[in-house]
Amino acid sequence: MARTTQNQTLITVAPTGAEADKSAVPALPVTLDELVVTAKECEAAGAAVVHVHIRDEKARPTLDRGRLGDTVAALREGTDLIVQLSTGGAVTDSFADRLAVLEADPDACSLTCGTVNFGDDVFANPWSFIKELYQLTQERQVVPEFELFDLGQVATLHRLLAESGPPAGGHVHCDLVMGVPGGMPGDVATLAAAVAALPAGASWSATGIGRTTLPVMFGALGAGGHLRVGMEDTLSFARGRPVTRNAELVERAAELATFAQRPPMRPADARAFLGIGDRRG
Ligand code: KMH
Ligand code: ZN
Repeated sequence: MARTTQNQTLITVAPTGAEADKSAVPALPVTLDELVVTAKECEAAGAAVVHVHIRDEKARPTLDRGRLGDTVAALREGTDLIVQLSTGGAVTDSFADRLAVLEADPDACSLTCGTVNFGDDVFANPWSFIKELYQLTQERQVVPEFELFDLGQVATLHRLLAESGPPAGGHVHCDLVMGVPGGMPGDVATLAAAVAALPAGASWSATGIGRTTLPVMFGALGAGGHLRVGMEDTLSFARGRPVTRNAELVERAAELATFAQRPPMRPADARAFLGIGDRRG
């Protein structure tokens, strides 16, 4: 790990996701303007990475290639954040559309290492798709973040690295997504088990869905990990108190990280930490 970043916390914001409904959650950023405003606020609050899902004109999740390209361009223009596009999309998205996300030329992308029950749905990531997506990230030099929803997916990550070699940028960074109904629970014992199983030298962040947000955040900070927060993962700031802005989740994460003597990492340092070049011309 670079000396300058070893006592810092990488904060990723996941502001939108594919699941929440704008009509039920008016604060959710769904238009390009709303997303850029949110991204700027979150950068000012301490985020270094934005994990992006986009919506169509009716606020439904989409992987429309033109919209994805416009989104990457607008976020690059308006912020210094690392732009990480979701290749997970919504549970209804095809594998072909999920692979085509990389055509938008993001800095980074998510790459989930296995199929997982996802509430009443199934988030499908068969081995053949994982491998094809990973090889595409290597060809296009898009830095993957390995999304791990359970411990079996950690084993798949080891297999992927053994068979296909290191990722673009050379550094393995993982995100433990905890507390999804169907995935690993969002508690400290599970967090410790998952971290112990990661490949040597990998860095990691963690996010806890819903009410597991705070236990996972405190556990991750205590274990030397990084943080992901945002309305993709939680819509409640506290019991009975909805999130009003993504930035308040980033502010809380940044305060806790600072309190833990590991203040937020700035985007330029995060690029060096994650091995991500600057694609702005
Ligand atoms: N929306 C979930 C089905 C990712 O972004 O890569 C998948 C997801 C993971 O959110
Ligand atoms: Zn996502």
